[in-house]
Amino acid sequence: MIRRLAGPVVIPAVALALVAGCGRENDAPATNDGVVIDVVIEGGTVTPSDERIDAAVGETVTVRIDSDADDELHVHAVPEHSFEIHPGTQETQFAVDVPGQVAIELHDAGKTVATLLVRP
Ligand SMILES: [Cu+2]
Repeated sequence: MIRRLAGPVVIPAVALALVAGCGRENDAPATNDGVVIDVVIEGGTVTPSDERIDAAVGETVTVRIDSDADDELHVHAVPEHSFEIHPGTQETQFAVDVPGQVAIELHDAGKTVATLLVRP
């Protein structure tokens, strides 16, 4: 009997962290451009998935979406933000007023795209 432990889930997360760590973004303070998240929805697959992204209170977060389906983007922030997605490219912006962890979800796909770690 083969038991699947957490291992196979952890490895891609580590690989993602390494990729994200390649640039200098980690050292740089937030710029005026804010945070930009590029999301692709294709054939039911969502990229990125469960990514951790740093942001600051009041910072503009831009989500650019390239989708082949309808969906609904839902940001579990204060204030809450939702955005209707249609096939094609589109973008939406929001800012978060309360520090903490903020999930960015696709309700139709049932996926968490990213979690924002919002600093005060
Ligand atoms: Cu939601």
